[in-house]
Amino acid sequence: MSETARLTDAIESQRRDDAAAHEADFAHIATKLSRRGIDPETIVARLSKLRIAVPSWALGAGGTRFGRFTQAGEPRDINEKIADVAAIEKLTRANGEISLHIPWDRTDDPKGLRAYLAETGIVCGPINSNTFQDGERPNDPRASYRFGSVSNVWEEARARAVDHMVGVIALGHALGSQALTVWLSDGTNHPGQHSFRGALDRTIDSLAKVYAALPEGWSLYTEHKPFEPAFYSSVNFDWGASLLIARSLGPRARCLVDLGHHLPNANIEQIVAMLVHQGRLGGFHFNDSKYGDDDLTTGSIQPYQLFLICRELVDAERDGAFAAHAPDLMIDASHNFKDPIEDVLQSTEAILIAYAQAMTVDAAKLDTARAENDPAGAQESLQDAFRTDVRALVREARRRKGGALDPISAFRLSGYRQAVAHKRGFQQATGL
Ligand code: RM4
Ligand code: MN
Ligand code: MN
Repeated sequence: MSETARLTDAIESQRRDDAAAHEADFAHIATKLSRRGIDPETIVARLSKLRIAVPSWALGAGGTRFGRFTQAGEPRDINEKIADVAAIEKLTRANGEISLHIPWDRTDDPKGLRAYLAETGIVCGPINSNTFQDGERPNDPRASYRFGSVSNVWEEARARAVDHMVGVIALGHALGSQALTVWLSDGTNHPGQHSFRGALDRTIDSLAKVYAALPEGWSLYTEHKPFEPAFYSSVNFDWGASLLIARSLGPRARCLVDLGHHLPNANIEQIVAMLVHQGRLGGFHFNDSKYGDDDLTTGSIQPYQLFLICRELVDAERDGAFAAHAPDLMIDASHNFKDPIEDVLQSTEAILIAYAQAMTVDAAKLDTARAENDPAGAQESLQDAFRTDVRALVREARRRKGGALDPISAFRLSGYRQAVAHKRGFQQATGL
């Protein structure tokens, strides 16, 4: 039996078994919301339109600098990664998009890859350049990224990074992508190692060349991160630097917020609101973190923060702030313990739940509380929504699109991982 047929069987048998329980749960929440003057159908309709891109590099097991443990059945090439995304999409109906990372997903046959994407129905989302890994360059040390890529004092390294990014845009264009995400590892470990202002100038100059290569309709996303791999300073270290770079480049440069790329206790929802205010919110890398760039499952550590971020999105949408550009929603995670597909399913579920909860906020009540300087009232409206169990709304949106009522258990029931492990064996996927 094919893997697709296995998934279909599992989804259908689960739908038969769980239909009555789900109907009761959905009726319950629908009545409850209607009583509060909130239309459940509006929420279900909005949820069915959300699309969350899967990162190609999270489909294999992640590693740390202390080791990496391969799991059976990791995808061996880009086609198998796309096949895994298609499996995820079949279950969730919210993940029909893959975010590629070059050169990890390099191909000599973009046409063939585009055809495979079309065959599986998966869209090529924002594409990532990689100027943080090098390979040996013994004959050309000045072109190495050792001392930085677009910010390097050596012209050869900067030119190489620019060429790489322009090449990634060309590949992305051939595959139907519409955005380049630039995360830079550029930075220093030692005070005085480089000039902060010089590095920023060189970064903006180099990225301006990349920006000039953007095709019609494309965006360039700048992704900030405070530290790692550089531990004294990073060139694009926070949302301020990111906004500054984006504004220096032009209107199609926007900022990408990776939830794990902030110093502890940063108010990420406020950062999101600032970027919305400036019309520069490009997109997200969803994950969760306790200490640093932990790349843990979205919503697993700080679900209230995720809810508050989604609340800003719902609010911005209501105010028409995304008319010109809606933020791209992506996951950026890494897992040493879990099955990567199960992790993506859980992250997706967490985002959908937080989004649905954000939509159940009584906006009129919140507006009144704010207008009356009533902080307790404002807190009540937010927490009332956060504590509402909206899972039946998420399930209903998925059910109507033909997805699984419960993606994780349908995935396990299907035996997908065992089937691909049999075919693929025990081989490490490309990626982190
Ligand atoms: C970085 C950053 C980027 C991702 C790489 C793999 O920390 O989050 O978005 O491309 O990791
Ligand atoms: Mn990221
Ligand atoms: Mn990261």
